Amino acid sequence: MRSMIPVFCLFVLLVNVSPANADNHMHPKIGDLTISHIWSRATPPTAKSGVAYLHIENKGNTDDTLVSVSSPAAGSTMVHETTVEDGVMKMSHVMALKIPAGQTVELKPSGLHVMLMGLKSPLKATESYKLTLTFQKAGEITIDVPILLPGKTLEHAH
Ligand SMILES: [Cu+2]
Repeated sequence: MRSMIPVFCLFVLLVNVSPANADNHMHPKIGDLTISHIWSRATPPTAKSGVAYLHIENKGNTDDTLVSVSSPAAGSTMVHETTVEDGVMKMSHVMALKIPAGQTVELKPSGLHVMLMGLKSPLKATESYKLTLTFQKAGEITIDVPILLPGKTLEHAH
């Protein structure tokens, strides 16, 4: 048995460094837009709201606009922006989020985010839920949002 151990360890090491494993999240596309860095934070059992983050890259020559977001996981869903005014953190509703041609708009902690209000059930780590994004030009796309443990952020390995 003793001689088996090093072989097993080497196998685990190879699995951990495989490129497929380092970049196993999805990059859904619609029209000129590519969605990436999709994740959500797990919530405590009593939480009534949650957040989702993602990047939207516009590879086209014309601007697009994210006009609405919705999810069966929540009563209402909208894009928010966190700003700090006079040392006070505020969240404001972004009615229409411009996705300029040739640029990437990042929804990430401490900035733009998708706010899920009236959660139907807590967001549990390792599970996922559906989120539908509607763009003025590109149309509608439904993506899977994976839920990460509280305190974890998405590690990206590109
Ligand atoms: Cu918010």
